[in-house]
Amino acid sequence: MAKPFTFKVLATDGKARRGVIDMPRGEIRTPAFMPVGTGGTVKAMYMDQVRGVGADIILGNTYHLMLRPGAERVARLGGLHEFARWPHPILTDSGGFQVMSLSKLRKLTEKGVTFRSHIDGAAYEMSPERSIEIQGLLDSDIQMQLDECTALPAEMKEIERAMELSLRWAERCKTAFGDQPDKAMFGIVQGGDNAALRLRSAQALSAMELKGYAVGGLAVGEPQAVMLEMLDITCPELPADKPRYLMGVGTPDDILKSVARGIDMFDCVMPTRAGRHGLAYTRRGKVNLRNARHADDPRPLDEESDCPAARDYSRAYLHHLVRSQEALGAMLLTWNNLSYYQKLMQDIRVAIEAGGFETRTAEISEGWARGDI
Ligand code: PRF
Repeated sequence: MAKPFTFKVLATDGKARRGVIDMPRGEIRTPAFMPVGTGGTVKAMYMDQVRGVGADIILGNTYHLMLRPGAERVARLGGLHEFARWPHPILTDSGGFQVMSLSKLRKLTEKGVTFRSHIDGAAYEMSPERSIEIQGLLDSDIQMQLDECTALPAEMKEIERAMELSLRWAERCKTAFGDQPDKAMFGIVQGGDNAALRLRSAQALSAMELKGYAVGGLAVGEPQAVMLEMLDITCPELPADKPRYLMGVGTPDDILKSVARGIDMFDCVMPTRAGRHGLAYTRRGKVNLRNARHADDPRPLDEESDCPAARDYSRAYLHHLVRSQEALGAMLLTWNNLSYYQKLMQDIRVAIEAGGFETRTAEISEGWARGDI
């Protein structure tokens, strides 16, 4: 029998946790950052590079893959791992969030969502059961429940309706997922910026005894302080022996502050998208390579990095690539950014193990504040 999905907390430092998820396709060291591989590719990266910077798991999207190339086709071709040549764990988002942000003419009912593809306008239906079926066809290792994420600001009644619907959909997804010891289906806490609704959502999901819990509906337009306050309320309500995933977050600063509140997993398009727009994340904060001040600068982004993109290319060359819209510019900056994010996660894991997470957080933040020199 395949080895079951397990999660172990190896060390804690305050509310911060250092742990490991173990599954047949590999181990995920937590706190973990999952590079976003929406359509079966982490944009501008070879999978070998994604692995090389230290990623244990990547994220895929039900919504994109069901539209193109189609979930049944991916299944016929051996599943997403084989198709994309990534043999390690994959987490897939359920599609609801992407339907609401990308598709046209969407309609949401108790049954599920109907929408038109942003690619060719074709009509689709997705129920909680179909979302889990698609994630199964993709052979996703960690599947997410279908949920409704409310953009903020919003009326409390509206946040409550979406949160309660998401709870009912969590039950249906749990049933549809059934008993698959080697995989996991995570529930998603909703409730917007309302403390009572967050509490209700976290407690109801905890009672369902799922294998992991995501916090959704944050980083959707609210100030960082509100997001952190919601984490302060939500995390203590979730079972301590299950992984906690903050969806779609965030900046390096968001990550440090969320780990301090008990979050174990993150995903965000920021490092990859920023890389395609000429922005580099470094120990000294963000560097905009489009800026003319880099045109004659022979220095690399970070001579101490072990990532070739950061260490071996001059800022002048990177500036030239970005200004000329060369594909290599996006490739090198994405590589640099994912390398930076993964090193940040490793730094966090080591600091928690050593009991020095707060001190290390202060040092890292001070590096950003000192600025690029
Ligand atoms: N739900 C789902 N995916 C998401 C979110 C959510 O609330 C967010 C919110 N930051 C990002 N991705 N299913």
